[in-house]
Amino acid sequence: MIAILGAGSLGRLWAAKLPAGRVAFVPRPEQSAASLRYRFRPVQGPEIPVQIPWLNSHQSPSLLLVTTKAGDTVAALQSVVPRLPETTPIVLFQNGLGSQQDVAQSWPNRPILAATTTEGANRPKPELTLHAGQGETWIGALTPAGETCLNEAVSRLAETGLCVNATPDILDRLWQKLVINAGINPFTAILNCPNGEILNQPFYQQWIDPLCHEISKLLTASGQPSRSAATLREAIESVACSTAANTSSMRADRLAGRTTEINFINGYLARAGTELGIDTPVNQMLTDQVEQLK
Ligand code: KPL
Repeated sequence: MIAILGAGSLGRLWAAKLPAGRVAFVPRPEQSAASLRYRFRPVQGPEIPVQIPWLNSHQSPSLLLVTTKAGDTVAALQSVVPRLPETTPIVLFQNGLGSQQDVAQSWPNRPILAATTTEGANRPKPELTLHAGQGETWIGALTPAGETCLNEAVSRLAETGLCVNATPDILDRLWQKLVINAGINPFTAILNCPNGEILNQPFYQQWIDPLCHEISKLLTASGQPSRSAATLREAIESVACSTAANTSSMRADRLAGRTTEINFINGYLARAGTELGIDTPVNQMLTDQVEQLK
């Protein structure tokens, strides 16, 4: 049985794609219904009804996928991990950086893995989950025990038919995604516009180069492969163009009145700067501005 903690868009996408009867959601304390029902619209083909049971206290999952928001992850896991067998691999799907390291440090002897995905999923209505675009998922180990489970975890998730790969360096992949999110998400939230529209906005044009310079220095100082500010800007703008009509996850959080993940994106970069002795005024300014949004 594969358990999923976090029944948002991404959790519902994996639940709908995994073999029926072998997946369950971890119940929240207030949970009462026997199962979670929703409609699922794949990238191609007709919409289907999905019914996923809640994990019961006698079931011992062989894999746990964690699809909570970055800021909720450690607290959500604190009530779940003590009930899991020591050997159950835990795969973290959070955006940004910081929450993954917090989990690995909290349970260093457990098999902890992290994933980064470009699968697109959203919920235009609470009872409907859309698989909006096909992407790819990379998984890698964060703890020594995670190394031994990596290939098995990848095989289990590949049963969905989605493109799932193992990587020996998940941190590199997480940083690559962080760069994109740091250069798109706060601008879309502050300017309240789809991803592609940031490119023509004076606020974006004023700050993107100084932001990329900060990130370029942070990458090198963190031991990541060096990338020039110009290369980073190109990568950010290529994704902003290819996802031009999308509402970013940060803008969606803001519009729905949810806490954003800014502290795990530009906020993480600003904290890394403090630790590494690198000035990060643009990351800090973007973090402050997003935190002030209502
Ligand atoms: O990952 C994303 C997000 O919205 O969090 C991007 C790449 C910006 C796509 O919308």
